[in-house]
Amino acid sequence: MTDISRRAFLITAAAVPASLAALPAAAATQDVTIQGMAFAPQTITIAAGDTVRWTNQDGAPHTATFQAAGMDTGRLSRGGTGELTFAQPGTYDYVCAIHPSMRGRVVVTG
Ligand SMILES: [Cu+2]
Repeated sequence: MTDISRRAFLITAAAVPASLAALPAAAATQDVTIQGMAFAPQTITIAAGDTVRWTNQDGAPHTATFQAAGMDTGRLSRGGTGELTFAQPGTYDYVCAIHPSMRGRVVVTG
């Protein structure tokens, strides 16, 4: 790249208004509480790149286990937390591996 073309490129890039720049949204962390042998909310909707944090309020241990996606918080004892980040849009169903009747869903929008 010659000096002249490099200068032209820099000027062009600088002329793009900041408001039009495609800045990625800041990733967020959203909470799911495990209480009374249930996930609350049972379905949580997040944006791609966001993190879900599960907190177990029960005396019994629980997990959030995504068998299809191969993701797992591991065993959470009372007061324990586990976080998983979802990069790809989709619908992700999960269970507690210890109590498989406990079911939840994470919906990841694009
Ligand atoms: Cu459980």
